[in-house]
This record gives sequence, structure tokens and C-alpha cells, in this order.
Amino acid sequence: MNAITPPDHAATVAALKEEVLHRLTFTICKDAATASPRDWFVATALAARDRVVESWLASTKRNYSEDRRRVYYLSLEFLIGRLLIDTLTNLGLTAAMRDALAELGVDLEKRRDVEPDAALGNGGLGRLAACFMDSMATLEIAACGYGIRYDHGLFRQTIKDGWQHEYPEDWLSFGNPWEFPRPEITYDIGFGGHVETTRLPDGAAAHVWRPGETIVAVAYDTPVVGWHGKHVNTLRLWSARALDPLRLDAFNQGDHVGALTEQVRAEAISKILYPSDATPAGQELRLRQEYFFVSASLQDLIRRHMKQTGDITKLAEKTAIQLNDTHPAIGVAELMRLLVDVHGVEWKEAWKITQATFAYTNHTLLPEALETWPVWLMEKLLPRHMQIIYLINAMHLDGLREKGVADSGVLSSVSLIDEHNGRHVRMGHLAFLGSHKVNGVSALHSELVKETVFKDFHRLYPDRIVNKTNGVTFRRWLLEANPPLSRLLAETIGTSVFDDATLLNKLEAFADDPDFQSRFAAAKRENKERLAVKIFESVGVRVDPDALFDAQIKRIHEYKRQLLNVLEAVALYLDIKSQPSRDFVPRVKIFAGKAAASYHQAKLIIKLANDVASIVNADAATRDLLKIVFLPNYNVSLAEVIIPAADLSEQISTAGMEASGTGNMKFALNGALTIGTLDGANVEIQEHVGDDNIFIFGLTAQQVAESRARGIDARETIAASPRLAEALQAVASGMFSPDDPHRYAQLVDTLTYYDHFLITKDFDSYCNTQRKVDARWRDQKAWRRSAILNTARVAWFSSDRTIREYAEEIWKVEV
Ligand code: HBZ
Repeated sequence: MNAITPPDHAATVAALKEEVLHRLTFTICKDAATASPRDWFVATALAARDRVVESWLASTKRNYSEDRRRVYYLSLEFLIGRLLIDTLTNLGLTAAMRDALAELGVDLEKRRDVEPDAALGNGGLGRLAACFMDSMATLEIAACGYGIRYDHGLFRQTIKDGWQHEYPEDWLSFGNPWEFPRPEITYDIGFGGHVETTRLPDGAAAHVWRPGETIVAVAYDTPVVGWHGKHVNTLRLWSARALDPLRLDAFNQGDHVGALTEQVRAEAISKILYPSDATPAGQELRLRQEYFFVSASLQDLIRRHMKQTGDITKLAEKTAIQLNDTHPAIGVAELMRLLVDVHGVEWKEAWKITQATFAYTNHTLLPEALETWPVWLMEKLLPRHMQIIYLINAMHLDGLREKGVADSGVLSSVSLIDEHNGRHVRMGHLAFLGSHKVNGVSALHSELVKETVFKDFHRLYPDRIVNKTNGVTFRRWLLEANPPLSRLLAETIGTSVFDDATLLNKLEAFADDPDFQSRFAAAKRENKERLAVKIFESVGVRVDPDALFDAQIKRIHEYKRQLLNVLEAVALYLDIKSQPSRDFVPRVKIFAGKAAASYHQAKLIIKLANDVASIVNADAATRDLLKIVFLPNYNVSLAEVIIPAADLSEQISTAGMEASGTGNMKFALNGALTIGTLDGANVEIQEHVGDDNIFIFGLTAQQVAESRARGIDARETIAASPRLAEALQAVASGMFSPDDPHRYAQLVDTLTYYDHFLITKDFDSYCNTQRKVDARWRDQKAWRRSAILNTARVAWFSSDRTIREYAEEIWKVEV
């Protein structure tokens, strides 16, 4: 039973039963006796979707009739996950649907697993976009998300002999019950060709871009349901089609394959998600993807605006466009082109409109992740945009010179063109200049944005950079993912906490209440049992739900330091073996995450985690005190099972490198204690939950910078730490890789001589802090108190709060 059940339950159950059966019969053409699990899932999803449609139409109508200012969220990634339970929860229909299906002899829990995850994203950036869509609908903002309808989302990961293998993901193979194809909503997207310049009678130049190639963008709409189903927004994803389905002339001449090449080339654009995270893909196809979805989205929103107002110069009054990282930054040049070349707006006014319309969110400081495109490629693919970028750059640099900026170093650092090692267009600079606000995603990150990547820009435009600390939707990450805790909250502090997360603070009063503590622990225990089953099914390892469940789940990246966690596990294992009589706290270390296919070091870390797991899990000497599991194919649905079951949340990135993190917030909300560095949003989580309820260790961002400046040769550090030296020696010696004893020689060498991520520097501090975690765990009363206080104090990390801040300070829309 869901925490929220509507009063007219019996009537709703009867109606839903009819609606599901109707869909099963008339859409799927099956009867209850022959329907497969997938048929039941689709019928259920369609019945739920039917319940959304009226509110969706009403919301769309209201947006028009009230002439509301609109928000457009442009993102190359939307990491949505499943939608069945999410939709039912937002509609308040989960319990009724469960009962309706039960009367039909169908188990909702089993059917939900049939739904594939919509994995149209890599990690945090894409998942944030999905949380934001949820909050914008809940806050009844007239918003629309724009992105690409990839045929294939993030790759499926399997682990064979400890190594990651990637397979194509195929979420659309059985159709997608949530989407509405809109074959009538299409836009032409040009590439290549040349620019014609003509003189107008008044002497001004007019530019017409004559693309050499045209591709069609077709819209697919998915409803995004807000809380209580009151407001429904649209996620509009674009699919690429060729102008002509095939070349008949070639076909008629017998060239059956050649007749299809244009179609294949066109459709490649929306074929697959680039699987790199926090590093730019850098290929031509990626630029084509970026321009494709940006151009379609801008044409679409301008069409809507013109229908509503008939006045292009009012665009900024009625529209806010958020750029999710630099991936849609070409939109700055595209909007200028549409305003100037197509709608005849004068250049200066067009620039004002552009700046007033766009805002840009930065998600990473990693220098290698900042997108740049070779000028030659831009000239080839988007010749008119390259001209516009040069014009923006000239206007920008002339303006600075007029203001007295003469330093050639500063001018070259803020130029849109990077003249070093081949000329490149800097997309971050373009996004910055074309926006009225630029934001980082946590307090620390926003400060670092000012001090590092946009240092010179910040000096020139000191009011532009602001902070918007990330948040997560509590509907998905508490109410849907954690039914036992949600029920307990509803019983203890009332269901209004699901309308207003700040009411979570009422839990503070129960933090020391023995009865509440044991009920809180029982909810956790239920989730841990569910995860234990999942672990056994997935990797065949039996884990004890009474052990401390310690989870690090996120993309595999050196800066996130899964390696630090693995090395600590090695040290702990060696301790258990050498001191068998010591009183260790039983732990299960849970890892999950994908590495980019081309990221060799990350893939080697996955292999190491699996190698260590094999040896440790098979060793009778560890007496079940330590189990290590690497769960394959991490995705949103797996996170929904792991997070509610975790006791300890690992947020251990090198300080200054994780922009925010959002998993950290989900874990704390579900009553896990964090062990973490002072990085990203961990800093703010500490401020909210209190120093006693979080385990902070390691160098600060500033100490990291100083330490790197002194050098990253770690030999002295290793020599000073016998535990670290021993753990590294064990790994280097092949203790965990007897089949290939040298497998990790290079990895240990890198740590020894070139420890860029400062794993060795933070190792002792991390291990010592883990022992403090153990000490707290032994005192279950104290642990439970801290866990409850985490849940009670993290309301601020709701994406509703984040979206309210964007609405008020950046988008200027009322909430
Ligand atoms: O964005 C993440 C940050 O690493 C994480 O700290 C933050 O919480 C989250 C949401 O703000 N960044 C990403 O997921 N991805 C990228 O930054 C990225 C950059 C370039 C790409 C692809 C992804 O080409």
C-alpha cells in the first residue's frame, strides 16, 4: 500500500480494472488469458497515461490562455528511468492500481520490472534534468524539456571475468507506451553548404544560408506529471529522419544499398547517446546532434511564441531558455541567426534578446571536459554560425577594449576562439557571453567556477555567475523508492510531508525515541533484505542484512576515487587476516557504475574491484566480516533499490573535482550516513545534517591545489603509511590477480609517481574515518539517531527548492 491512498479507493480500483482491460483488449488485442507480462505492463501504462491526458491538455491550454512566461530546458541528456510507478505515484493511484491488477491476477511489483529504463543520459547531468522536469511540473511552471529521442540509450554493462563489456541498449524494441509521436511537428535542420550575402536597398547586408544537406527533426512528446497530477508538462524529444525515405533513382538502377545511404546518414543523428561522461565526445556526429536538437527546439519555441504574440522582439519577455552545460551552447549562434537572418531583427537588438533569454549551467571544472570545436569543422558544418560567432567575438572584444581592457593575455583568454594548438571555438565562452546568468551547481563549485574556468570573465562581468545548488525529487527518491520509510513517515508526521518536504524536520523530535528508532531501523532492514535478494540474483553472493551496507554507486571515474575505496577494502582484508581475534564490524561494500568504453583506467578499476571481491568473498578467514560486490549495469532502477538499503554513502571525490553530486543527497534522504570529502554539495550537506551526523575526511579543495603545486610524487606519503604500503604491495604483487600477477603494476606505479587524484594523501585519513564509522555502528542507538537526523535535515536538497531558486532568480517566473 502506498503512503497516500485516495478516499474513493474501491471505486477507483473498479474503474482502473476496466481501463486496463479496455487497453488490453483494444490497443494490444489480447485477452487476460493470453496476455504476456509485457502486455500487462503496456496495458497498465496506457491506462495510467490515459489518466494524465486530460490534465495535460488542460495545462497546455492554461499556459496559452494565461499567456505565461515559458521555461525551456535544453539538455542532450534526460536520465529518466522507469515511469510506471512514477506516474501512478504522482497521480495518487499506486495502491488502487495494485489492487485493480491483483483482482485481475496480476502482480504490479512483477510487472514494473518489465519496463525498460529510459536511459537517455550518462549520469548526474542527465538525472538532474529528469529531477528538474519533475519539479517544474510540480511547481506548475509552464516548462518544456527538449532533447534527443535516442534509439539506443546508455549501453548495457555486463561483467565477464571481472571486466566490463558494453552492449547496445534497446529500450524502444517493444515500443514506448509513454510517448506520443507527432509526425506533423517537423523542422528542417540544415548542415554544410554556403552563405549568400546580398545588399539590401538601404545598403545593409543580408545573409542567407544555403545548407548543402537537410535533415528532418520529428517531435515525440512524453507527459511529465507533477505532484497530484495537477499540472503536466511536456518532454519533447527529437528524432532524425531523412528528407526522402530513399533515393528512388539509385534504387531503380539496382543500387539497393546506396539508395538508403542518405537515410542512414540522417538517422545516425538520433541513433545513439554518446556514452562519455564529464569528457567531451569531440566527434563530428556529436556536433551534428547538438545542432540538430537545438535548432529544432529553437524553431519550435519561436513558432509557439509567434503564434502567441506575433512579435519576435518580445521573445525574452515571454521565454527563458536554460542550457544544460555547453552541449546546447550552439543555440546562442542559432538564435542570433534566426532573429537576424530569418526574422529581420537588427543585430544589437537580437543580441539583447539572446542574452536576456539564455542562461547556462556549468556542471564540471575538469579542463578536459570543456567543449571546443575546431574552427574548420564549424566552417564545414555550420558556416553561417561560424560567421556569427566571429561577429559576436568582435563585438565582445571591441567592447572590452573600449572599456579599457588592454591586456592581451586577458583578451586572448576571453576570446571565443582558442588560438593555441589549432583554432577552436570555446563553447563555454559562447554560453557565458550569450547568457544573462551562469550558474554552478553547489556553493563550492560556483566559487571555483569564479576562480578557475571563468576567472577572467568573472572579473569582467562580476554579477553574472550565481550558485544554484542541485536537488533531487523526493517523489522518486523517497516516496517511490522507499515504501517502508514513506509509510513510517506518513504514520509519524503525516502525509503532508509529501507536499512540503520541509516538514521532514518534524522527525527531529523522534531522533532519540526508542520506538521510532526501532521502526526506522525495521524499514531499513526491509530494504536491505530486498537488496540482499537482488545481490544474490545478480552476482550470486550471499550477504547478511545485519552487516553495515556501504555503497559507492556512480560513474566510474578516477576523480570519484573508487580506487581509494577498493584500497581501503584491501587494507581491511589484510587486517582481518592478520588480527583474527579483533572485533570487526561486518561490512558489505557495494559498488556499481559504468565506465566510458574508451576509459581504460576506469575499466581497470572495475576489474580490480571484481578481482578483490573474488579473493575476499572466497576466503574463509574473513568469516563474513567483509563482502565486496560489484553490481553490473548500474541504472536508475538499480539505484532505487540500493539507495534505500544503504547505511553508508561513499562520496569520496578529490576535493574540488565533483561539481555537486546528487547521489549524496538521495542517500542522506534515505537515512544513510555519508563518509565524504569537503567536495561539491557534501559541504552543504554537512552544514544541514550537522558535523556529528556525517564523516568528513581528507584534504580540502585548497589543500588539494597546494598539494598538487608541491608535486604529486607519492613515494614519501606511501613510505610514511605502512597500511597503504602494504595494501599497494598486495595489489602490485598479484595477490588479487594470480592469473596475471602484473595486471596492476602500472596502476600502482601511477599512484606512486603520479597521484593526480591524491588517493595516497587521503588514504590514512579515510581509513581512520572508516574506523570512526565502525565505532558509531557499534552504538546502534547513536547510529540510528544520526540516520534519522539525516532524513530530518535534508529537505533543503529537494529539487523543488532548487527549481524555485532558478524560477525566481534566473527565469523570472512566478511559482
Ligand atoms: O553533473 C555531473 C557532475 O559530475 C556532478 O557533480 C553533478 O552533480 C551533476 C549534476 O550537476 N556532470 C555530469 O554528469 N556530466 C558532465 O559534466 C558531462 C560533461 C561533458 C560531457 C558529458 C557530461 O560531454
